[in-house]
Amino acid sequence: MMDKDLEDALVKHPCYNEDAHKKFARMHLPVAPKCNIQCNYCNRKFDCSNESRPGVTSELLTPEEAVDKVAVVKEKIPELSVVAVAGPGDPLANEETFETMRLVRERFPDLTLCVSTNGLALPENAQKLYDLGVRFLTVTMNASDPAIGGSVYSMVRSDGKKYSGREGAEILLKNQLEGVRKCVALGMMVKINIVMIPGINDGHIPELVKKVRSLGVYIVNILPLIPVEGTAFSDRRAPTPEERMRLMDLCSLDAKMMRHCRQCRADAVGLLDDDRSREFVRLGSCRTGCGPSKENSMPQIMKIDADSTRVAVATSDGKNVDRGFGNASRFDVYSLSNNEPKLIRTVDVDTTRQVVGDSHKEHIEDIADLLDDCTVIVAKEIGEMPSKLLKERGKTVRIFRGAIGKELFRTQ
Ligand code: CLF
Ligand code: SF4
Repeated sequence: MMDKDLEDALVKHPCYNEDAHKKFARMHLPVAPKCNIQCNYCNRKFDCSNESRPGVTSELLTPEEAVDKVAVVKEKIPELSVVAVAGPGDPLANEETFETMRLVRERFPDLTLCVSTNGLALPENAQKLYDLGVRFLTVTMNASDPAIGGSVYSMVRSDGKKYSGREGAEILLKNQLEGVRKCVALGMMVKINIVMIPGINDGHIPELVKKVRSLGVYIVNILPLIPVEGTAFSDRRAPTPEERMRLMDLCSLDAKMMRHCRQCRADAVGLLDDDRSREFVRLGSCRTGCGPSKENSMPQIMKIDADSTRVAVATSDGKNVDRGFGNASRFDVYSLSNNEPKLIRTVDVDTTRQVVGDSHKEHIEDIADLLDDCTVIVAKEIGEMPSKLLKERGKTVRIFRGAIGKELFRTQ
């Protein structure tokens, strides 16, 4: 039996309840840049406020900035009922997700918390999410058969190692199923998102739906593949609306289907049919330079973060830039607003594995992924390959030795 609070929250959740989607708004807080897997349809590097799809955001926020943004949005959109973390990476691969949920819960206990994840880190985080007050959880699962999953995911990172193909999919699918079971047992409302990829998993989806339904999930959402440039699936076709409709009709015999999904951005704000994210994006935060106009930007947040740049420094002690990029075990990330540096997080790098040949390149890519939200990287030294890779990702690379202080930040 569902408790009264959960029942009330369900009435006002625009995704779980079709009747609510024209009356109640949701808001995504883009606080989670890192991801622990690579789906063959995902490219988070194309970031444009004119593009609307999961994984896309025009800004990244710290938990404190995110909760301030909730305050502004709540005042302007009184229909706001749900606050979620849905990327741009995987929420559970980012500590910031938990801190954000905690802060939102503390300041706005009337808002419903929602999280959308790939499920890899769900088994160890299910209880933590529940304790933070998260009752609505989406897991994107594209297969229950590892042979099919192996064609959807090119990389799964587990215990500091990367796995590919069937091996990676086996780890991911096992954790997804175990995580879903745990969340259902805790009394959470679980939704499964499935990306329909013609020729890869479309024939398998009815079996997958039966499987997740048997675990007690509340609702299933079948989304069409969006072929995105720069991904392994860029040349694949999206399913036609008729194909997707037929599949949903077939699966509706086994599970409740969501039919009003809008494939939201990671910084979506508003009613599902009226995305207002551009009104609330900080001025100048769009990395592609086509961001919101001055008139449309959110004044409060803009004031705090005008010209905000994120700078990652390779350091051993938090006081000096004293490590090379490739062998640093720690990077401190500063947000720089009007030349005022603020330490926002420390990134630990696993330096225990072999760093020769291909694994060296992988190691460098891993560090670059961890620093994906930073625009400037500072290290004592850097090799040719890492320097080229960072520049290709649009980063400014700077060699600097000495104290992390005025001199370093003045020249950013
Ligand atoms: Fe966001 Fe997802 Fe929560 Fe909704 S979206 S985390 S459950 S509050 Fe909704 Fe957007 Fe579809 Fe997601 S329409 S993409 S299903
Ligand atoms: Fe992209 Fe999400 Fe897949 Fe990570 S889990 S690769 S963010 S779609």
